[in-house]
Amino acid sequence: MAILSVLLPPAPPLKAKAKPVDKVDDDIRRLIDDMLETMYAAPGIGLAANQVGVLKRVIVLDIARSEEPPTPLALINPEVVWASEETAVFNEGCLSVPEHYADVERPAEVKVRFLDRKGVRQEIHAKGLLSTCIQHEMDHLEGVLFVDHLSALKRNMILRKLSKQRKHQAESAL
Ligand code: GNR
Ligand code: NI
Repeated sequence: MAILSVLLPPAPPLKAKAKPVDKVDDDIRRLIDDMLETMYAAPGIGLAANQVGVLKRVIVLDIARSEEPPTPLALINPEVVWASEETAVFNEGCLSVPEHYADVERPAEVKVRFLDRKGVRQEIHAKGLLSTCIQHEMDHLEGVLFVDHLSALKRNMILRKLSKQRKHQAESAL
């Protein structure tokens, strides 16, 4: 297992569309294990392959609270097969946009079809935080960040602050 580095804007994979996985093999399972380790280390509740520079349709998540037993999930080639009319607003964050949060409105519930780590087709009906997180991760596979759901004004404010923070960090590391 290995902890991978999480990309920040303007890294191109964050803007790219990931390609479907054609075979769920040991390489994919290793990627999943590394992504889970990276997510837990961050710590985060989800991670998409684009964020570690791999353009494959793989996401991992675990929304269990720290005091609860872990419930790692890996979704390969996820597809939304149904979304509720009802929407929900959630204050979202992202490991690729560290320390910035904003409200995003999305369908409240989704049914998602995917392949599990054994390559078996599965379906889940997600609500609440799980629904938000799955949709946030699936956006990453399309090259979309949560800030892309905000007004251009809010998005640019966050992205400018982020690049300033990074510049200061880079300077203080000298
Ligand atoms: O760790 C994360 N927390 C989070 C909080 C609210 C909505 C979405 C998320 S996902 C995020 C990890 C991440 O960046 N996944 O891509
Ligand atoms: Ni994210």
